[in-house]
Amino acid sequence: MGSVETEVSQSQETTDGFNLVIEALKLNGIDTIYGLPGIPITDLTRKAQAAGLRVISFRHEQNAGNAAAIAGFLTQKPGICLTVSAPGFLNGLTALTNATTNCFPMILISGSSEREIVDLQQGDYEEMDQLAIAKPLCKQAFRVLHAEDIGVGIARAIRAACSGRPGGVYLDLPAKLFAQTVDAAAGKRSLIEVVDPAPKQIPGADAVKRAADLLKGAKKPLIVLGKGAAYAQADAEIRALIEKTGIPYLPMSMAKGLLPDTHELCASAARSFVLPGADVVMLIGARLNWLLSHGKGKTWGGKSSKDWGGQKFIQIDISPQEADSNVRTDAPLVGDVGSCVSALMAALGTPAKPPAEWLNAIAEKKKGNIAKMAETLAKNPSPMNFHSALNVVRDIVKANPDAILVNEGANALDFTRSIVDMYKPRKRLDVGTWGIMGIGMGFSVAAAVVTKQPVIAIEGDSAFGFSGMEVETICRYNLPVCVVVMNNNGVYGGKDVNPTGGPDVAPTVFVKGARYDKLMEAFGGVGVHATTPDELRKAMEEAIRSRKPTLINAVIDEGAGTESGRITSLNPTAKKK
Ligand code: ADP
Ligand code: TPW
Ligand code: MG
Repeated sequence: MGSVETEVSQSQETTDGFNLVIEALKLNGIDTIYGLPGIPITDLTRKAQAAGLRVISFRHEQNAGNAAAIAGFLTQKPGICLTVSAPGFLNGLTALTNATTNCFPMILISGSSEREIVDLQQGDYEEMDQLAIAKPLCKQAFRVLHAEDIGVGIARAIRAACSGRPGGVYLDLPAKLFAQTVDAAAGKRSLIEVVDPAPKQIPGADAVKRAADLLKGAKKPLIVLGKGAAYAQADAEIRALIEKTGIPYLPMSMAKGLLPDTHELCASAARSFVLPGADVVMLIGARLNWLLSHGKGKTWGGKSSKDWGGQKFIQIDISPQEADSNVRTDAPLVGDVGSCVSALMAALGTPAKPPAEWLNAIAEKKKGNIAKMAETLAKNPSPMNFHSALNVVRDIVKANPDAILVNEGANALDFTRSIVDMYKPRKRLDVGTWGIMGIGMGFSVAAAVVTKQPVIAIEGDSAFGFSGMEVETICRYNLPVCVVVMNNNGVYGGKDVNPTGGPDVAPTVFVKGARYDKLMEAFGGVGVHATTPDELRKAMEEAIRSRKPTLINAVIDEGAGTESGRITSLNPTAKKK
C-alpha cells in the first residue's frame, strides 16, 4: 500500500480495494456483474449493487460465466463473472475457457486466499494457485496485489479481452486486497479509463488487392460468414458486400441472421452443393475448423477424407495467425471485419455478378431442398417429432424476429439450426466451437438482461439439465425467457436398453415422461406440458406476449433423433444407421 499513501497530495478521506474495483469497472462502462457471492467477494457484490451496478446472482458459477461470456459477445464489452476462490473459480473456469475458444471477451474475476499460505501450501481455506491454473486456459491472466494497482489490473484485463482476437481473461484478486485502504484522491487517480480497447485494424493495401483480384476472377464464388462477423457488428458493410457482389453466402450457426436466412443469396439450403462446388471461398470471421471439415475432404469435393477440394481461400480475420491453419490461404486479409470489408468493397469498385450458371444451379438446389423440408414440416405425427415441434418454433421466431434464440442439445440443436430461420444479426446463440452443453440458462439470462428482448431457449432434455437450476434465477429476476425442453427421454433419445438386462437403464436414458415444466412452477414461473404442436404454439405465443418466465415441456418421440445428431461420424464406436 506504501507508495500511494506517501504521496504529497494526501486527502483526508481513504478508499479501499472494494471501492476501487467497483469504480474501475464503472469508469469503463461496465454496468453488470454476473456472479455468485461468498468469501472473499460477498461484500464486493453488495457494494457493487449499492454503487449502481446490476449484480445478477446465479446458482452455479459456470452459468454466471456463460452469461458473462455471451454478454461480451453481444456488447463487445467484456462480460464480468465474479466468483469465490478455489471451487468457485474452478466452476467458472469452463466458461472462461469456452469464451476464449469462441473468441468472446470476458473477464473472470475470482477472489483468492492468502498468498503466503497458498504458496507455501500450508492449507488455507480454499487454497489454490488459481493464477497458474487459469494461465493456459485463457488469453491472459493477471493478479493484483496492491490496491493502487487495481486500476491498471482492470485496464489490462479489458484490453486483453477486447483487443485483437477477443477472449477470456482471468483476474486474480486475493482476499487481502479488498480491505487495503489508500488515500481517496490518489486511489481515484490510479484508475484508468481505457481508450480505444479494441482498436480498428486496417488491412494492408497489397492484401486487399490480392483478395479483390482473386474474387474478381472467381467463377463460383462463395462467402462464409462466421460468428466473428456477427461479433464485429459490421452488419451494414457485410450486407452491402454481399448484395453488391451478388455472391452467395453460407452463414455459420451464430452468423445466421446477419442477413435474413430467407435472403435470395443465402445458400444454407444448398450447403452440400456450394461447398464442393465453389472455386473461391471468402471466409469472414469464420475458422476452417471441424465445423467446416477443416477446408478439405469430401465435404469440399476432395477425393478422400483429407484431400484438398481445390478451392482458393480468402480469409478475413483479426488474428494474423489464423491463415493456413488447415489448408492454404491464398489471400489472407488481416484486420477487423468492418475495415476489411470496406477496403475490399472500395477495391472491387462495381463488381460483375457471378456467372448465372453458378447462381441458377444454387437456386435450383435450394428450391428442391426447401420443398422437401416444407413437406416434412407439414406432417403432424403423434407423438411430436423434432420437425413438427420446430415448425412451431420457426413460425414464432418469424413473428418475433427481435427475440433471441438460445439453442443446445444434439438433435435439438441440429434440427433447430436447420429448420428455424433467423432474421436479424446476433439473435442466435448456441454451443459454439466446442459444441458444449450447459450454456443454455446462462446465455438466456444474459441475453434477456442485455437486450431486454424475449428469449426463446430450445433445449435438449439432457442439455437443459446442465444449467436447469437457473430457472430459479430466471424467475428471481423475472426475465422474459421461454424455455422449451425437447423432451425425448434422454441423450439423443430414450430407446437404448441395458444389454445385461440389469435394473439400471442405459447410460443415455433418463426418467421417462419427466415433467420439466414443474421445475419452473416450483419458483413461480409458468410451466406447460405440451404434447401437440397446437399446445406448443399456444404456450409459446402466451410466453412471448406475457414476458413471464415459462418452461414448456415438449414431449418428443423418444426414437425421433439420431446418435450425436448430425455429427454421428465423429463418434468412434457408433454404428452409422
Ligand atoms: P464460426 O464458428 O462461426 O465459424 P469461429 O469462432 O470459428 O466462427 O471464427 C471466428 C473468427 O472471427 C476467429 O478466427 C476470430 O479471430 C475472428 N474475429 C473475431 N472478431 C473479429 C473482428 N472484429 N474482426 C475480424 N475477425 C474477428
Ligand atoms: C459439457 C456430450 C453432446 S450433446 C449431449 C451431450 C451429453 C446431449 C444430447 O442430448 P439432448 O439432445 O440434449 O437431450 P437430443 O435432442 O439429441 O436428445 N458434456 C459437455 N458437452 C458435451 N457436448 C457433452 C457432454 C453431449
Ligand atoms: Mg434428449
